[in-house]
Amino acid sequence: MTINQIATPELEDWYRLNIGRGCSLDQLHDSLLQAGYAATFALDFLRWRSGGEWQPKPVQAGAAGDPAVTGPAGGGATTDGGETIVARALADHAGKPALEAWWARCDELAAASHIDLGDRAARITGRHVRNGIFFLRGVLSPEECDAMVAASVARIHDSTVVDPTTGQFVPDHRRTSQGTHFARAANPVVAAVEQRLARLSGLPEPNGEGLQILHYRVGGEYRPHFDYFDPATPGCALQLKHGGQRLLTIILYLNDVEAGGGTIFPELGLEFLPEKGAALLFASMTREGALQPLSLHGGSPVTAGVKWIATRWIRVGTYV
Ligand code: PD2
Ligand code: ZN
Repeated sequence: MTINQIATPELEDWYRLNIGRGCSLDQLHDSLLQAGYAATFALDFLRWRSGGEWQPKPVQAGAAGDPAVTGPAGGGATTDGGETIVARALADHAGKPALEAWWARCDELAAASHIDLGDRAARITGRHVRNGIFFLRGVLSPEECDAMVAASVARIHDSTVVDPTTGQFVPDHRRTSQGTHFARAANPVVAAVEQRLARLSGLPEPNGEGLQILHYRVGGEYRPHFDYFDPATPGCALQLKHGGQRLLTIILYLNDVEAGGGTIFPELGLEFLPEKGAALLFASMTREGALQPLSLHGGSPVTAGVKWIATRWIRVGTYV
């Protein structure tokens, strides 16, 4: 069993849900540890999320009457306490303007070879217009890429595996990735990049989730998945409360990968190779506002060197 120790949006949802239900930080801390998160990660995450200098109590005991933490926290699973999950028609969400804005932008990108991003110009070098997929060079400067990597190095959390002998969670070089995230406008480079991505996508900056940073070593991969929230899963209704469905993904490549590490779309037979400063945009929703099954995508294994990316997921509404 492995746990990817990244403060994912799903983990944030789990935090919000349980704090909203009256659980204490100590309870959440216990729950994270029980789910297998490293103590340092659990502490950092809860301090960051609660915005304070919180310290866990030395002895944890659920007081009578304390609400039980929903879980498990591991893997980002959430429950909504039995609330009925309704997969709403997406186009009737308040996000219809965003849907229209993105697909209008898509038509502009389809007809252009360069795009003015205000402080930079990027070159479109690949596209699959029907599915709203674009690859652009020069979205970030090399200096911006380096600054984002440098600001992440000290903060990435090692993924862990269970040591079959001791049962302890230990770092393992075979684990696929490590990661961290930036709060929105966390520093001047992040703020400038967020503004540029809003201009690139035609979508409001507040619709974007904080940038997620992933680092892969040789063998690291991200198996094919959807970035949209699957209405069939229990956590979906909760996730949709924070700005609705994910409409667009922007992957920023922060380094040149020696070999491997392409982003693949298995249903479309497409692969985009990492290139420092380049961006890959793809839509998780169709023009009509339905979920796009052809957006299935993954990160193929790095075969030499390392790979750094930043991912921006953009919702149909304001991300809260
Ligand atoms: O690293 C990638 O290429 C990759 C692949 C699939 C990243 C993501 N998904 C993601 O961040 O959602
Ligand atoms: Zn993805």
